[in-house]
Amino acid sequence: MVGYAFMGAAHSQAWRTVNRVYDLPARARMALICGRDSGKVAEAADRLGWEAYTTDWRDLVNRDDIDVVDVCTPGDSHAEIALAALAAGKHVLCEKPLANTVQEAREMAAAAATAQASGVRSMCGFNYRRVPAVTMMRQLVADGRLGVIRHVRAVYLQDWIVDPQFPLVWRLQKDRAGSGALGDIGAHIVDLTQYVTGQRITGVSAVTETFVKERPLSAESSGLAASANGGDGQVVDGAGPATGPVTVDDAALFVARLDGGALATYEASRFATGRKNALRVEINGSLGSVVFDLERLNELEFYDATRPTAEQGFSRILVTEGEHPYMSAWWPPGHIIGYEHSFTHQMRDFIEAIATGADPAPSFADALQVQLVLDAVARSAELGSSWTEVEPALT
Ligand code: SOE
Repeated sequence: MVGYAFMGAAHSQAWRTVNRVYDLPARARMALICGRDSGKVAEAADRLGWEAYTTDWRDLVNRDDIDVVDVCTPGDSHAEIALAALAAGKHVLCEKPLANTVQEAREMAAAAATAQASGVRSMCGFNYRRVPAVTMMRQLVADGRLGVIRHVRAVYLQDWIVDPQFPLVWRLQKDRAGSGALGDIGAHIVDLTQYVTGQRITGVSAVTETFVKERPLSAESSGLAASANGGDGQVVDGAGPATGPVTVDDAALFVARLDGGALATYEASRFATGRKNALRVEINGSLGSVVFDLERLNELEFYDATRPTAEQGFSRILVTEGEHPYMSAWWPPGHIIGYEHSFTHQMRDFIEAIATGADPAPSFADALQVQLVLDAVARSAELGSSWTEVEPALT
């Protein structure tokens, strides 16, 4: 694994757990973790359960006994590491968004397709697909229980940068993160809604905004609770300029058309005061509706318009039965699971695909398509919200 901050820790937890919960055709061994600071990566290796550490990611790529490389770094290094790993015949799991630019994402998808021909697998880490209620939502749509999909309504809201004194961490710098709320959390709802509906976004009209344009510089920039945890991202004391420009969006809102005829709205914001990690998706079809809310991730709300009128209304499905996706390996019915389980399920699917020679999803090609949507949103916003078609993946 490369990276050990928030996503590195979440992935490590999943790699540690997956063999113990699921009976898989292959077992994961946590061989080597990489980070730039030797003291910090040594501490992370010990805390997260890795056998060894290195400060040079090329060590992972060059070692013969390493089969899988998991990329959990900021977006500016995804392409370089993933391309080298694929070229060396390593299976690659790469965090979302796949890359910082469409150009990089295209190169990664092309390399993944070439590698796939020789049995090398790759997958992008859109972990929310693996929340059992989300997987079940997709099954309801695929089974025709919602009929023809008319509306998709998706929001992903956070508030961790509402304070103008919150420092300029890497997630607020375009050259490191690619974009702001759009790529970090908007990418999740783009992927999730396309996955659930089986429809792809064809065109968008968007607005984006950077509400706080200058922020205090940070000592190092690695994540969310920068000022709270006193760690990476502390505000710099002493010499040098006190502030720097925020070069990404704080919020991105857009309307979209899907290729199956549905109309959709999306809202991604880091300025939704009080909303900490609020992802909600509602889908309305001719035969019913379904709602997923990450803050109640063990549940789905389902409205079945085919039931007798007197019995209609949204009902709550508790997605904790053994026959629900991923759930049989966990606890008895009614015993709920949480955020981290989505990553364990992600590792389960990836290991299974590698061991059985199947192609895992979302592929780099799927993630490229998400990148093309993000790009269309950014272009539309720049052009004063003008209608912008999503470029085809194949050019
Ligand atoms: C930060 O906004 C973040 O950690 C995202 O990068 C993750 O993908 C999301 O799961 C939670 O929020």
